[in-house]
Amino acid sequence: MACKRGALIVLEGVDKAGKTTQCKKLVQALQQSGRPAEMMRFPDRTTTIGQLISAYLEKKSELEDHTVHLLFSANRWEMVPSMKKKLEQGITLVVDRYAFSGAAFTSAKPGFCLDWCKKPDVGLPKPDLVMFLQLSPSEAALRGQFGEERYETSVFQRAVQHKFELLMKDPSVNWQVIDASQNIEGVHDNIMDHSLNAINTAQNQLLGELWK
Ligand code: Z5A
Repeated sequence: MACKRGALIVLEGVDKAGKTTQCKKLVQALQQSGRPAEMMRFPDRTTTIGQLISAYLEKKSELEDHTVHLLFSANRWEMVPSMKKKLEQGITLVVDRYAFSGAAFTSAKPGFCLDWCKKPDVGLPKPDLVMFLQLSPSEAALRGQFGEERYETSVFQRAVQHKFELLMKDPSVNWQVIDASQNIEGVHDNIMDHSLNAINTAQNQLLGELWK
């Protein structure tokens, strides 16, 4: 019998919502329960394209806004063959940011609309579950100062949050909003419940195409 496919699970959210912390905990918990799982993150700064993005985020280089948007998307597309292969092998992928960050961050810049920003990512593997870690700006501030990277200002992050809210109105995507203000274990328990449901459902479904 062919092996059942893994689920594509994405964590999104504003800065310091705990995405990386929760992705790591989820992968560890899935593996400990005997379910093959791996973590990925976007941008993936290890590739040639990812290094261009990383230099831009670290303000070591300047890139025209449309150009960097397309690079973020290309950085996802270059991973698609290996993502599909792993999913087919039954490995669940837990992904720290995806196309939703791409659309939300660029469309928060002046002169960009959400529709244009979504276009380059149309047809990517569609996540079986997208969890949005919700955290208010005041709660995020308690987790420390913003870093030095581009986009790490409260004004810009508020604009990004608004764009995420628009994206979450799309019923074609399985969005779940997670209260990220709970303690780390509380958030994890919530994420684990949603993930186990998504893994069970994905086993019997074909992998979809995003925004198609
Ligand atoms: N970007 C884009 O423009 N276009 C795209 O297509 C993509 C991304 C994919 C990449 O940043 C930047 O690129 C990002 C979006 C843009 N810009 N911004 N802003 P990144 O991925 O390298 O880094 P990040 O995503 O910005 O990380 P983050 O948001 O700062 O952190 P996080 O992953 O959400 O949180 P964390 O590292 O897990 O936790 C933050 C701190 O809070 C840490 O000290 C934890 O110990 C603490 N924490 C976590 N959970 C809790 C709870 N529950 N209680 C208390 N404290 C907690």
